[in-house]
Amino acid sequence: MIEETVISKAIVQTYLNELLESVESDIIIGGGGPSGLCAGYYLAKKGYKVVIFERALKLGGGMPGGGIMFNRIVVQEGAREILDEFDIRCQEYQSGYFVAHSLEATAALADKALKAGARIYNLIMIEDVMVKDKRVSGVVINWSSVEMSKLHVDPIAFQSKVVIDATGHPCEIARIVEKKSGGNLLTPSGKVEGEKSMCAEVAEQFTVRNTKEAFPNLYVCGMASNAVFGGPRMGPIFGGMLLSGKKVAELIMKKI
Ligand code: 48H
Repeated sequence: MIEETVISKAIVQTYLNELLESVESDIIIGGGGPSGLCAGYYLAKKGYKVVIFERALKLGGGMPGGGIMFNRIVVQEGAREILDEFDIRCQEYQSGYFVAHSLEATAALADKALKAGARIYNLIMIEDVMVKDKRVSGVVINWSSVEMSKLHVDPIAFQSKVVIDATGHPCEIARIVEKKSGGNLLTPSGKVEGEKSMCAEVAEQFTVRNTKEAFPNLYVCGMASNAVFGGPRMGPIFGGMLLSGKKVAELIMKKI
């Protein structure tokens, strides 16, 4: 016999138990796209308590869509070993250019991050940060459906030692901090410099170079790095996103 109420209790209790344990963590990552999932995997694998909030129903951000909805992604030579780490199969299209199925890549990143121990909450968005002693000390979250319905429902706060902005092109967390800190980001202008037009070669290097702290205890990775520090976009090549996720994890491991 299958009891509906047991199913309800199983879902509510296990979800809430995990959510309660996530109120305080080492690292909160905003965004479950390729850079956020990659960072979450490397950090969780080393035993850090990682919490990822993803606004959308599904993980992967811009990755599953590949290039113009052709579900393939390209990764360059320097990031090939990260594909191997995630057991993502690829074929060499031309010397130094590897092609992978975007759905396999997305599924592998999500699977490995979860199995490494990252706690991932979809359908929850970060709408603000907590700042104490001029340092980011956590995030303020709400249901994505509350944002979509424009209901006035107060959010709740989750604390962490560091926060990673992996929200992609809109670099939402950095923008919130910029606005509320009066333009005190660790960028040349103190503000979000803004993403520039496409130049894949420059962009891919820029992403990795600018994967760093953008405000005390707030790191940026992936496309958010380009937007915050003023770099170009690169189109559907994802090596920089993966290398950036790995780099931000390594930087944070040195710090905490
Ligand atoms: C919770 C949020 C919030 C929020 C957004 O866009 P993404 O895939 O980001 P990256 O940096 O990992 O990868 C970028 C890549 O997909 C891409 O767009 C490329 C390579 N573009 C090149 C080009 O030229 O266009 O993922 C970000 C995720 C998404 O899933 C959002 O839903 C989520 O973050 N998100 N989650 N709270 N406030 N804002």
